[in-house]
Amino acid sequence: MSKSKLVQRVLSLTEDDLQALCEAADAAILDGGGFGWVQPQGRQVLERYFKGLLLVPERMLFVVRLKGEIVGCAQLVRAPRNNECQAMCITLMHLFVAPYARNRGLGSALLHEVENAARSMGFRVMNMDVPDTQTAAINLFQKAGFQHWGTHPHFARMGDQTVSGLFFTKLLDTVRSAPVEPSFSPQVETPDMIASSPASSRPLTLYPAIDLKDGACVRLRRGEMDDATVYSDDPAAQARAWCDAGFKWLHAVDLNGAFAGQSANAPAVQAILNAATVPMQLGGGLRDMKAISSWLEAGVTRVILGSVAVKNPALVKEACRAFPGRIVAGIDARSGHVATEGWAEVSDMQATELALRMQEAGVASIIFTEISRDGMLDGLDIEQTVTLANTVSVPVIASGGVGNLEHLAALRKAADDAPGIEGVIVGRALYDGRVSPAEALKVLA
Ligand code: AMZ
Repeated sequence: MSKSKLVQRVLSLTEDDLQALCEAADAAILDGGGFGWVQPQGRQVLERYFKGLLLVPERMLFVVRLKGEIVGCAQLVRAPRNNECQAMCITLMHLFVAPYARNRGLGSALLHEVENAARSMGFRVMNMDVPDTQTAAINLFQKAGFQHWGTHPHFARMGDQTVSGLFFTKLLDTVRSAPVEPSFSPQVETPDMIASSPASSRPLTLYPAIDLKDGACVRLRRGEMDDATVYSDDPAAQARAWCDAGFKWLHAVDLNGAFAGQSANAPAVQAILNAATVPMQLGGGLRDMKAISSWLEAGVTRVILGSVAVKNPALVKEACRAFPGRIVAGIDARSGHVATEGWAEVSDMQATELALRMQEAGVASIIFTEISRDGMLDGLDIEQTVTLANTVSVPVIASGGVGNLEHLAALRKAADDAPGIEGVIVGRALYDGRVSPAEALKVLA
């Protein structure tokens, strides 16, 4: 098994995997507690527990394997998005490696991958608490840059014992760290950095769009290929310009690819990857595991799946398992109905229904575009975006229609009631200079 498969997000468990997971969990409980239990609960209880948690979209189960067999796991838990602070924070729970598989760096690998998944989903803070008897775990979290906070432990009853726990937190930067290596260098954030991240106002991420047609950067109106404005024939220079302007992510779409059903601007995408100093998400023509994995392995941080979200949801599920936190669903709708194949086809599927299905498949985020507004500069469809963000618990990125700063301010305001809104894609308005990068970032901050 390759190193990249050492840690996986699981969406379902085979009988063998379930048995191995229960075995590992029992061993961890016997070794000093886990899941709030001090005594093994019996196999049935654990089986019910793991099967049940797979049914809850807010809980993501990650497993780590040794020679193919599950020997540990961790859960990422998204809080209900009732406020801005919750929308920014994710909780890590029940991370353990069975005693018989320790001292191989598997705990670090698990933590590292889970952290990258949280980062790719747009979360900025990861919280957890650890019983203070678990010195090895505390050591692991401190080495990974978690900070112990609060002056008092909290106490919990476990069986007939009282166990105290310590709170840990880590501020996640936006840059995905190096691919999974069981040992990695810790990155320690200072308390100042945490303090400078205001809990009451979560910045929305602005994703500058680089749409590629015949190797050049273009913008279309309502997705029509013959209504293209060419802005640059040097995608790498454009990527550098957006990075220099202070954007923290790039959003690239291979337009020819979306129509053709396979990547058609690979050299331009590669040039952007080489030039970019921030993470990038890429969509357009990614229709099988080979295309998805080769771009993710080439350095794309997240891939966007549009047509296959409608036509092959099993593939989305498989990709989410293999690349936790790195698969995004692109839901492009015309009057609520989802379009595919470069938006040339419109399906019967409603955007909200597809969003729920994609959440179940395990996507990290959803990008929602109202096609009739895309490239028209008349403002986002905020109503539909809010509805979608309040329907699912995964982050939602708004797209289509930004023409000025007021449009961004309106989204900022809407995000106060719909904290699931994580960011916005802007294209033409940036290229035309109607919106300046610095002002846009300020409005969204
Ligand atoms: O503008 C268009 N006609 C267009 C476009 N921007 N068609 C597809 N796309 C984008 C989607 C999504 O990011 O917004 O391509 C991606 C989906 O591609 P695919 O091949 O997965 O359907």
